[in-house]
Amino acid sequence: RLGDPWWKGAVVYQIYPRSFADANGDGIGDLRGIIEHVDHLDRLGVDVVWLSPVYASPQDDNGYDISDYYAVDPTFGTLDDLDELIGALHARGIKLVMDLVVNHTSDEHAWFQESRAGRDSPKRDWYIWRDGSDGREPNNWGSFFSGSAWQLDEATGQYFLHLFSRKQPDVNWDNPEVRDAVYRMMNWWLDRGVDGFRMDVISFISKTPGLPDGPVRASGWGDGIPFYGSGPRIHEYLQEMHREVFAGRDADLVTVGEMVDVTPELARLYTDQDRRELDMVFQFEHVRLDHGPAGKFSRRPVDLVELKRSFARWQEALADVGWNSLYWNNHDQPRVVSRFGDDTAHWYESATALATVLHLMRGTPYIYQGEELGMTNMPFAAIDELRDLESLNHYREATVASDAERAAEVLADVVTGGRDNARTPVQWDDSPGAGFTTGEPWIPINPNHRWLNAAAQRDDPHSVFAWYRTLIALRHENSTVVDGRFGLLLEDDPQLFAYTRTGEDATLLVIANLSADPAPVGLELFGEWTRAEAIIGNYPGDHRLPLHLRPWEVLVLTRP
Ligand code: ISL
Ligand code: CA
Repeated sequence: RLGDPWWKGAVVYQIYPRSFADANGDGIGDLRGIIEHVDHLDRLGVDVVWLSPVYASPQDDNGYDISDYYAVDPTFGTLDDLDELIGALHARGIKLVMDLVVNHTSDEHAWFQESRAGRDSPKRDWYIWRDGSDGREPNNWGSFFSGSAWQLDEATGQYFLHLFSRKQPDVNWDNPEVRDAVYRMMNWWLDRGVDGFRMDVISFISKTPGLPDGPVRASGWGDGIPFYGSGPRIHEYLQEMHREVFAGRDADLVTVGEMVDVTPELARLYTDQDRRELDMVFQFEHVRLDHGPAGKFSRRPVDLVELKRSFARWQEALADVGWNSLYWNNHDQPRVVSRFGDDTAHWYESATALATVLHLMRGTPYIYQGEELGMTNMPFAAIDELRDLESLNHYREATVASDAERAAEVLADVVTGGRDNARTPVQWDDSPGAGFTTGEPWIPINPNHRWLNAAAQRDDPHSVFAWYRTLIALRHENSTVVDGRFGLLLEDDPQLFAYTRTGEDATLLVIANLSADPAPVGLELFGEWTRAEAIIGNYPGDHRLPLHLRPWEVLVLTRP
């Protein structure tokens, strides 16, 4: 592998186990299902698998609510299955990164049960308990999943904080016993052979003392992010975690922090290797550019010029210090080809063009299951087809005491913006269960699995799958893709996304028409690039830079 450290030359594949493959026919994906499909990952060529949570959990938020960090949920299998999966991946040179969800636990975790038992419980201070203020919640913070971020516990008369669902109480990181327990658990997993962690909302773990009210948002609730996003002790905690968990063994590991609030300036601090915090972070700027004023459920079309500026800013901010992670999709985001591309007339071209502009930037690319097949959003037809508590809570709240017309609007919002778009089963073949299950799937399967599936693409050199293989191979073979300096071109062009990567012995030009109309290339590029060879292109034929790029055409050219 090129790249030093190794993860600069690596591509990561995310598995959301519930929706990946169901081996025992209960309609829910499981570890044995993953084991049966490791050859798919091997053939794709990825270096790392990030596995979304498989720990014991009541599954209120599909495993992001953990009741035992040391156990595998029976829904997914056993610890032995997990060991077997780690072995099967390692045998193919693929690493396994676990999800680390430690901003909160499940309310069914033994820690919380003990904490809630009484005001003088030895674990009372492991969570964030407060008295109400004037018969109301302790402050005005809203939860990410609708309503207040506080829940009154009748038995003790105090409220506990939950930034996410009521079944996901936030732990108190200011308590050293909590931090110790987390580090011990992390070491246990590393000793077992896992190769790192993707850290769920890790920038939320340090809350500003006093928990002040936040600015009131469209929802009517206060935004607490100014007081818990990258809070006062966050760097201290991450550095402590590095000392207690990663020091001495971090060369083979990788860490990535999910950070809803992160700015390029903060990302530099988090990922500066000399500071010993994290290897990279997930930022959210580019996946918010199509959000309307009321957030993810009120969308607007993305402005390509804004999107390019956003990427370029991150590329530049982390050019010398730190490192980017690159993603379009994960289990929380609608599918990229439906969102920023065209999932009908130009499905193949837009899926491959979007993949290319992302993968050839500087950073570590992440592929979310099904993205390598060009999977699309789901045409959910009714609210009872949705499963995600975020969408269901939003729907319930936004339709209270209102009319059918309003209900239809809100349904349309959650259908387009909701996380379930990412969570429909992976489409393995064209059979009724899509090769995902022989039973009744826990969430509907996209009807387009009849033509859009892995079996149809696996051996087709003109498939989205083949294109992803090519992009991954390029990162493995081409040091300019790994290390080259990024330079944005044609900044104000409303159709073309073009940039160079300049390495020691070659320069690459990535140029894509991210629109359905032909795009004139413009003369300023021609001088330098007319004679350059195209190394890849998603239309048959062209080996040189043309005068116009066709709808969603992408070309990658190289010159010395
Ligand atoms: O999709 C979102 C809600 O609007 C995001 O803000 C999301 O909640 C945020 O990215 C945090 O996500 C992570 O933590 C959540 C979990 O539900 C998500 O699946 C996870 O990725 C709570 O653990
Ligand atoms: Ca199953």
